[in-house]
Amino acid sequence: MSSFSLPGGLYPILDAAWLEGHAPFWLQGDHPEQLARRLRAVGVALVQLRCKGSGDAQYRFMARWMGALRTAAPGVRVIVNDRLDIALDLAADGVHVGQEDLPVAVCRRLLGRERLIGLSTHTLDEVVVAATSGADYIGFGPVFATRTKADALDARGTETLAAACRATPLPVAAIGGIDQAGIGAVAKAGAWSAAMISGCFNADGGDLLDALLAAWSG
Ligand code: 3NM
Repeated sequence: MSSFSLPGGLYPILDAAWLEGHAPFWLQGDHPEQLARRLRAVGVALVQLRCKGSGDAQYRFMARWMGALRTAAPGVRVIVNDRLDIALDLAADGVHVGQEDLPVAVCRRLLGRERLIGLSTHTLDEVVVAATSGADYIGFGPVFATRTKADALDARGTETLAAACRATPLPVAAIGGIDQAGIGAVAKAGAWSAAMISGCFNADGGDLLDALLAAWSG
């Protein structure tokens, strides 16, 4: 396990399909660099890149955003969803895997001690097992109903989130349907961070980072 000491708070997930469908301008021209600068300016410590397309599309999306973040947001750590091979090739700061992806131990062997590994969990049993997996943090969700992930499970609610936080020594990134209205309850439940795809942006694709931060710190 790496010596994990990242500030919590907002954990934006830049998801290719969501951006394409709701805010395609963020994918064009210099916009990735602009968003990267914004993320850094508001103090975001960790960003995840997520793309469920073909390997080629995944690589292009992640390489573009990695470049933008490294250039315009130095110091912000970049985590790659699922694809350990792409994480290694792009020298990402870590990888986030699900219960059905590569085992954390294999990711650790290939990534080394210093890079971060996140593991998704959905039940309290998975939360307990994850504590000895070697992961640096866990995701727990969906906390609220989400339309972003096609195969998302039923909402767990903030009480179960609080139980998950009590059940593990690991930092918990809450995920699923978190927005301005729900993020304060997520913080109160003891989550280390709020991982969000759609909640980071308004209907026009503009960012809601200031409002989210204010609601997170209550
Ligand atoms: N994982 P939004 S829920 C990627 O429960 C993902 O593990 C989930 O998108 C889980 O913030 C989810 O738009 C979707 O709800 C998060």
